[in-house]
Amino acid sequence: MKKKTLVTGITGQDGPNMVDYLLTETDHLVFGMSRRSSNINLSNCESFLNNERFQLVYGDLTDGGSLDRIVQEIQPDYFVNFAANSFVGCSWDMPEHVMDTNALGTLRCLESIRRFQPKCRFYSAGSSEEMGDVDYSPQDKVHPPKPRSPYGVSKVAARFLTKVYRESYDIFAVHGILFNHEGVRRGEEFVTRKITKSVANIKLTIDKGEKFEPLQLGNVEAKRDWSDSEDFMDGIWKMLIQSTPKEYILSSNETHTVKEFVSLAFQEVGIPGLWSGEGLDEKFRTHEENKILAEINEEFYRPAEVAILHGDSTPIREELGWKPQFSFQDLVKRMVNNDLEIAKKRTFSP
Ligand code: NDP
Ligand code: GDR
Repeated sequence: MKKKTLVTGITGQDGPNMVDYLLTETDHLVFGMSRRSSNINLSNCESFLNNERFQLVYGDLTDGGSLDRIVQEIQPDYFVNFAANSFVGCSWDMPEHVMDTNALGTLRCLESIRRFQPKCRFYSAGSSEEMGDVDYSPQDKVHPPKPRSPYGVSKVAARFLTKVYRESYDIFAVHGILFNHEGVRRGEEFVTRKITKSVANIKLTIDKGEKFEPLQLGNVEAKRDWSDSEDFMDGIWKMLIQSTPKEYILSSNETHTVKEFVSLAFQEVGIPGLWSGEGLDEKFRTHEENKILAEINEEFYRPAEVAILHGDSTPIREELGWKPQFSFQDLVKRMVNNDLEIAKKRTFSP
């Protein structure tokens, strides 16, 4: 009989990337969980919705009964939980919802597994936001949790709940820490996608000889360790199929500022620019005509910021043989070119 894997968060970024990975790399039956919404958006799921080894199921992390039903009916061998309220910026606006979904949601998954399918292997999506106000760089697995947002706190809680269930009930449950990862399925409010979408639109507007609005950003000095989400799927799967439930960090082992991301993205479409000024007056302008391409808008500052994230994923590379395929430069290129294609279709469609 074929193995069964349940993946949550399939309308987001990582969920569909994991479904694609599993349908290609394994012969498993794959169940993708989505929550009910008045206008469900399955645009990230087009590659697999009609695959005969894929089935869509409805459930919600805030509804324990729905998880119990799904686990009882499917009896999964593996459960990959990507569902979350994942936008750090809005976690100050709806902290209770973030804790309910991310922390209690993880608890509900673990409870369903404990009660109905204790041999199921569970992956909880940990975050570099758990490191927060970091003590040192690069951050490794023993870096203490120092979250700076309700989102970060929710993921620390998920981490320790996973540990407690692993140690108390002998469940194969891991909370692997993921540093930032992006890609063509990235949500549009995250800074990388916001930049690449805006760069594509500005490029087409300039080509048409029209006026454009500059890209508005918050803290452009923030440093992040950015990878391609597609690379992480193999690392997460390697954590789930190893012999004992050991937790690892996935990261590129490089760190770059938001400013660097902006410069590279504009360079990719042939619009080189330069940053100048400080604080709220900082601007990114074209080399030749001194036109403002990007500027700072206070509205996008956060109540508390994580200044730098820089991971160390040496252990998973050495012990499980995980190796990323895409560099930081590849990531920016892929995202910009994808958004250019989308913008062109929108501009030129009848
Ligand atoms: P996304 O925000 O792109 O996707 C989140 C998914 O969770 C969406 O499908 C969303 O559905 C679903 N969801 C939200 N609330 C619920 C709920 N109550 N019940 C069921 N489903 C729900 O996140 P990513 O794909 O980027 O991230 C995947 C996981 O990895 C998340 O847990 C995130 O916190 C974590 N992570 C991500 C990192 C990154 O850089 N991408 C880094 C570190 C950790 P809907 O479309 O209905 O809103
Ligand atoms: P992050 O991602 O908070 O790291 O969380 P995000 O892309 O939102 O922010 C990265 C950094 O860019 C700065 N920034 C801006 N961010 C946004 N969104 N919009 C802006 O205009 C802007 N200007 C500057 C932010 O302040 C921040 O420093 C992501 C999510 O995927 C989480 O779910 C995940 O856990 C962590 O990565 C690791």
